[in-house]
Amino acid sequence: MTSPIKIAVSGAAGQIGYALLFRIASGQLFGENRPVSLSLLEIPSSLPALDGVEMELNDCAFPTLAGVSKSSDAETAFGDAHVIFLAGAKPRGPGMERKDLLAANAAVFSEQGKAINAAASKYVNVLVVGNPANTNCLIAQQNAPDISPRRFAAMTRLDHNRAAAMLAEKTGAKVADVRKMIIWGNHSLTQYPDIHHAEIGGKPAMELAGEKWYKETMIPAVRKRGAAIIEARGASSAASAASAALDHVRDWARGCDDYLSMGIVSEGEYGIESGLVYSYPVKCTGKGESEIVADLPCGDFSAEKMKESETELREERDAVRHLLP
Ligand code: NAX
Repeated sequence: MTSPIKIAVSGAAGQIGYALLFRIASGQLFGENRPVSLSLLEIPSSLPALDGVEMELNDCAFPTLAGVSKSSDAETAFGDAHVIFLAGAKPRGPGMERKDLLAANAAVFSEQGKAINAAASKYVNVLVVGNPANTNCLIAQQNAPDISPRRFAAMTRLDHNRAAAMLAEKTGAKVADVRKMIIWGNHSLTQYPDIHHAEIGGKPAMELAGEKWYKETMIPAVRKRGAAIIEARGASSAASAASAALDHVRDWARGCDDYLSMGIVSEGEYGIESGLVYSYPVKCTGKGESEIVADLPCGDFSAEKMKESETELREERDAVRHLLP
């Protein structure tokens, strides 16, 4: 056994935290031979609930769990962390619009970005899950100038996984046979699930699924899947979100030969404004690095959808400009 990897999780007493922590602690992220220590961040009023989560973690007697610490101070929780999941966020309340949610969470992510800059490992990987994820990620990243921008990502892996699963179901294929799925843009209703490059068992997915189904059924279904789950379950997706977060960080850290979707800081790729956190197709070679898949041909249909999501991200960025250094 080598030295433990320190993994910090904000919002650790929340739904996603509860579905995520036990999987990390059991070795599903870094393998059975790599001990992990968990550093849990919560707001003060949720610390009693977090005590219960810690008790349960201990009761699992995971051989890979080297330790658990808890705090309501971001700098303490993120100190020397190698991986940080930012799932702590204020939920959308009744009648609250996306812009209200943005304002409520912007200050939190600004403060957490500063804490990451001050205290985390300079080689940390930060996954922002809390919504609005892309713009929260932008705020945190810009407040952490000493860390390489692409060590921050917003989670669109749940949308990616949802799209791959829908495609597999439609075509009767195994989900593992679906490759080169892409989610472009914002984790929101403007996201653009793109199957123009996707393959199923080596064959073009568009031919197998049909363009009509793709445009009229699949795109809206992926976009509205979160709402459908809330409608059915009476609560937002938690286990699938935690699973996607785990997939994202595992592939980021350990590499993957398929396309993955990640919201990362644009450097102008595919004509998207530099500096926005935009979901792109990426390849991960391991060690927390990611590289955008270059030069994919994008027709008029795709170009329009990609712009639509970029426009929304610009508007979100403009609404929080005062929090960007
Ligand atoms: P919960 O409300 O169950 O949990 C959130 C937790 O965050 C709470 O325990 C709360 O006390 C804590 N918290 C609030 N402010 C905090 C702060 N400043 N510092 C630390 N902790 C803080 O929500 P949950 O269902 O776990 O969802 C968490 C976030 O993920 C939400 O913003 C949600 O919208 C977002 N999601 C993002 C998804 C994605 O694909 N990117 C999908 C799932 C999910 O909707």
